[in-house]
Amino acid sequence: MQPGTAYERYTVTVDQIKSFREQGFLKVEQLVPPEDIQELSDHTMGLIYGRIEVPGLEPPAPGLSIQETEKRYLRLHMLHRKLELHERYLLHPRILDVLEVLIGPDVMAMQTMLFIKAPGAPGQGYHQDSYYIPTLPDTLCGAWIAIDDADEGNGCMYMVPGSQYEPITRNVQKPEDTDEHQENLTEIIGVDRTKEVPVMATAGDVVFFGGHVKHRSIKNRSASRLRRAFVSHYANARSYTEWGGGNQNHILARGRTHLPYARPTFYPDYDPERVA
Ligand SMILES: O=C(O)CCC(=O)C(=O)O
Repeated sequence: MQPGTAYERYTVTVDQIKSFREQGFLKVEQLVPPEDIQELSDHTMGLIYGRIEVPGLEPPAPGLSIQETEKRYLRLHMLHRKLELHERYLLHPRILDVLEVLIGPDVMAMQTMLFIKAPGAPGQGYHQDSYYIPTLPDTLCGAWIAIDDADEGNGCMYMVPGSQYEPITRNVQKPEDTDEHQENLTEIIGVDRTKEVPVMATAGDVVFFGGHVKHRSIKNRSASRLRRAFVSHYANARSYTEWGGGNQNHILARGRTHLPYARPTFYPDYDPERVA
């Protein structure tokens, strides 16, 4: 995607809105075009192999095997503040078209995470994203772009439909099964796994999920398939947050707000009210 690329505006259907409200999540198939996924994929490999330099990210040591190199970083956080490309995908117009309807019309872009789940890498235990990123009113929504096809073999996400109507639980612990889930993140105790569904995705699909939805991901048990995803978090731009230093640190991606906001680092002329 070249900066300023015009995209066909995505129209969310009434059925999609209903499904998002009922289930708490919505997969929009092929929302991000193949050439963009290719760009994200190439860029991710550039990061992993040290061809793209980012302060704070070590290039692989000489002689490291492919497996070891690709397993070095499971999750890279907030690189949109350092990398033009990550900021550009945080502000991807087709994703904002959907968010405008689901949580907007005013949309604040808050967080990015790049997941590089290599064979053997763990998933994340059950959690609700609003536990970590509180907003008032609570309008948090994740947008999970599949860079690779994700299935039960290489560690897709699982979600509990309808759990967005449950409160944020403080009933959490360190994961018991550290083989399946990342050790250093807490997980919710006692989620009824008979109610979960796998959320499989094809590269280019985007999964939108509300901040209360109970979800997890599992270990990549495949022999050689990466499971990469670019995940961003957004809220309605009229929600107040202290997370990440407050609203003034988060980008107004669409619409207007009476609250403070940041402008994009790499696109200072970005106009949140201009919709292609
Ligand atoms: O992609 C994954 O493995 C986990 C993603 C996730 O849980 C999240 O973004 O909140």
